[in-house]
Amino acid sequence: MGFAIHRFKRLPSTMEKAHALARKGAGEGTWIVAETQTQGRGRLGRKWNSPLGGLYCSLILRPTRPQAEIPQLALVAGLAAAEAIHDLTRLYPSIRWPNDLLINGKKVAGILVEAKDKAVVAGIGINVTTDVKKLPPEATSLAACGAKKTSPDKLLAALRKHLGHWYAVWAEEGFAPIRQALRSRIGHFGEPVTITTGRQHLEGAAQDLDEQGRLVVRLDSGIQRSFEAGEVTLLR
Ligand code: BT5
Repeated sequence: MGFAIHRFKRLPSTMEKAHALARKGAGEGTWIVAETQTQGRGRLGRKWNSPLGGLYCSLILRPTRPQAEIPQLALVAGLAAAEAIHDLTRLYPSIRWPNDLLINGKKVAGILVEAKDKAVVAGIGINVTTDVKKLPPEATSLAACGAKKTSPDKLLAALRKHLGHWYAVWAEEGFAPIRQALRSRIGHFGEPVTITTGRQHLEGAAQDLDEQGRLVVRLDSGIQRSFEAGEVTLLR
């Protein structure tokens, strides 16, 4: 996956650069990588701390699958990132649906998928050798978890391999094989969640991933329903 890699010492955000290149016609598989970001971002306007030692990258995709399936790409990228980390470090991150990777309960990586002007950009941030003092308290890095020999560059190479594989599987076969590979990595089944839909707040317990990648929740009322990422907050 990906023949073109655009590398930068510092960018505001690899997401912005990827969208700009996509607008100019950059092809599927183009990677944008920065050593640091000054305005790294998470979901919903949140900030992504991006000091030296992390991998900050965005991949331009031009999927032809139906629009409704695009959010699944966060899970495709999360699975690939978890496997890349495992390959290089033997650490085994769990996935906190829909877009966090955790080791020992702390966040080591995050995924951000944005669709604009017919291109989709998948952004991946991984704390590799990052000094944990420069991260939020609920975060960790691979080095802090014992993986001293790895580097952002090695992670990028492994990520390109795994994401290339799983993206091709998803493009051809859809979500079913991804779901199969992901389920054992999701560490929070059974845990409490709140759901916000419009003005309603509901509570329940996370149960499973459905065929579309939505979270299946058993509501406290006993009913089981699937919810999209924007609706659910995990409480732990
Ligand atoms: C995410 O958002 O987890 C998606 C992060 C995506 C970052 C990549 S880096 C390359 C590309 N370029 C960008 O500008 N972004 C993408 P979210 O679920 O909203 O989590 C954000 C929250 O994670 C923050 O509010 C903090 O609590 C926490 N956080 C911030 N920086 C962190 C870090 N480096 N490691 C772990 N947690 C962090």
